[in-house]
Amino acid sequence: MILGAGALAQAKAEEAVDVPIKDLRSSVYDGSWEQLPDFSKLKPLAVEKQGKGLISLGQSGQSDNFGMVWEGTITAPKPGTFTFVIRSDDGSRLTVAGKTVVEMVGTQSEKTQVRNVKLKQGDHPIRIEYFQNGGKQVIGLAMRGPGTNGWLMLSEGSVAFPVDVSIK
Ligand SMILES: [Ca+2]
Repeated sequence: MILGAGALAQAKAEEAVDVPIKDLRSSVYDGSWEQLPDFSKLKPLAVEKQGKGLISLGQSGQSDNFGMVWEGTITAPKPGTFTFVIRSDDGSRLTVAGKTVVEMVGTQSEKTQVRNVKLKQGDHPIRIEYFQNGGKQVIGLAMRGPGTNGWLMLSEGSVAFPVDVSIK
């Protein structure tokens, strides 16, 4: 089939509408930890593609004593400094473009960290590690920077980011 110019433009436009985290894959781990485990030494219970490109604890199928790792690709629309905000209960580690951006290794109640990262324009790998011991379970992640048009949510659902992290 030969596409006309209009159809080609349409196909290109659809291609350009990316999900927040491309090629997102979630892995779920079973275990009771007081701090983030070395997930590379553990065997996941399940690995799934997450087509919506948003991380969510709903993808775990668990309530207590589990861990999750999400891996995918984010896009910096323009080069510059990007701000990442992560909120978790229990601990988490955020790695962007191969660098550890945030580490909250131990058990904790809901806590937020905000970090700036310089990124070149284009695609960068992102990895989020998380574990839940007991009690409440939360993961929230968002980014903003040149070309993101405000905060871009990378997690599903509403997260109670404190007002003071809404950096302008
Ligand atoms: Ca907890």
